Amino acid sequence: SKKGFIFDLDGVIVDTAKYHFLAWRKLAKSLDIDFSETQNEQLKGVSRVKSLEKILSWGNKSISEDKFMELMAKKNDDYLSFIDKMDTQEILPDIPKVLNFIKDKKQGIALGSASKNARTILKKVKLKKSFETIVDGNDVSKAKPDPEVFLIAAKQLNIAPEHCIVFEDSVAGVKAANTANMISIGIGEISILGEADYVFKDFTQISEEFLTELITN
Ligand code: B16
Ligand code: MG
Repeated sequence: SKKGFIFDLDGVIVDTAKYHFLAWRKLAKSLDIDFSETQNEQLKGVSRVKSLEKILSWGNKSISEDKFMELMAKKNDDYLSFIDKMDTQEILPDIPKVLNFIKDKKQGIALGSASKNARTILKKVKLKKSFETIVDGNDVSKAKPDPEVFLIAAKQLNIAPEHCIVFEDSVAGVKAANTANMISIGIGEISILGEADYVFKDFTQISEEFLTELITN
């Protein structure tokens, strides 16, 4: 039967994690909070609200609701100034090849991202039309590791969750895919993404044979 391939955005299609890091670090600095790349790892796949909550707790800071909203807007403005400069060169290796392969095989293709900027980013790198459906941070009420984003994507593709395959670079996203009863494929380090059904360093390591197996099994 037809399979649904669901792609995370940040860290899978494009490396926007580096821009999130720069924007959060600037914000943390303005609050006198130290912020390391290791901590940034814990923000991957995590919503904007949850990310700021974590940073504040690492720095033992509490702020008013107004200030919280102001900081979120500030971070997003900084982040968007990086996004604005993006082009097709920022698409990660072999992504177009894999998308075309899956499309040729007449399988479902969806985006499942926590980001509220997903559509803007896809337009920037000219990949919006590659996805049958896009589910992002504007469409969900529960953030990853909750499976909501992937379950909505499966529903919109009209494919049962058991027949869906998720590509994810974050611990929270792999958890979400597993909870949704989908096949989880981690993109990154096995030491970080060990809970995934399969882990590959990047898409250059994913063969057409492997994709064909996912489609036929
Ligand atoms: P925004 P993904 C996630 O995207 C990022 O990994 C995470 O770092 C970010 O905080 C979150 O989107 C929200 O993004 O501030 O743009 O709404 O990996 O799920 O595609
Ligand atoms: Mg991601």
